[in-house]
Amino acid sequence: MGILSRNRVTRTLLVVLLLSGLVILIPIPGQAAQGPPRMLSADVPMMELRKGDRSGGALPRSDQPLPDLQGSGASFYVTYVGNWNADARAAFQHAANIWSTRIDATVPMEIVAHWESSPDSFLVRGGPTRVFSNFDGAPVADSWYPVTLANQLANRDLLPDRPDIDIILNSSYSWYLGTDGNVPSNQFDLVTSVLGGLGFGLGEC
Ligand SMILES: [Ca+2]
Repeated sequence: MGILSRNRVTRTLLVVLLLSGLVILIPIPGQAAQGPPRMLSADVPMMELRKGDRSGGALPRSDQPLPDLQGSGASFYVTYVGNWNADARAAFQHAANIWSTRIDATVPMEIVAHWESSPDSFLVRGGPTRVFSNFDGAPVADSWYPVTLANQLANRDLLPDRPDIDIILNSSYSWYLGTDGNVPSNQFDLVTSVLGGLGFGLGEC
């Protein structure tokens, strides 16, 4: 099942992340009943799609239309780092636009997108820059939420001085930069990989 499985597309970001196991119900040490729990945050490692992953290298295409699960939208602000050409940026924006039509988010999401050459076999790495617990608006106490979701629940940017999503595209590969899905067999689809990287950033596992 690919990361872009239609079954994983839900109406709201909250539902997406809850259904995809984002809310990690891990008790936080030292948070015993001693008054209101204190907001905590932590770094998390990035996730990645690698060459050869069933869900990374060659996502199966479907002739079925996308389900009618339109969200009200989300704003992604992207800072491009590295030698992104115009077509690569357009492909990235196309992927962001697809996510935007599938989720509801009132707090803008800040992304730093790196275009880097690496000998590692990953195609894309991505993830939230931070996770939070016990913030105002958290539905479940003592549980970790990616900042992208926590911001929406708190209705404010919990990381005002930092981006919310980090993404690295491995420029060592031959990328297809079109947005029509007609990917040659000897190339990787940038839109698909960015969709996956953004999914990681939104907390999809
Ligand atoms: Ca931020």
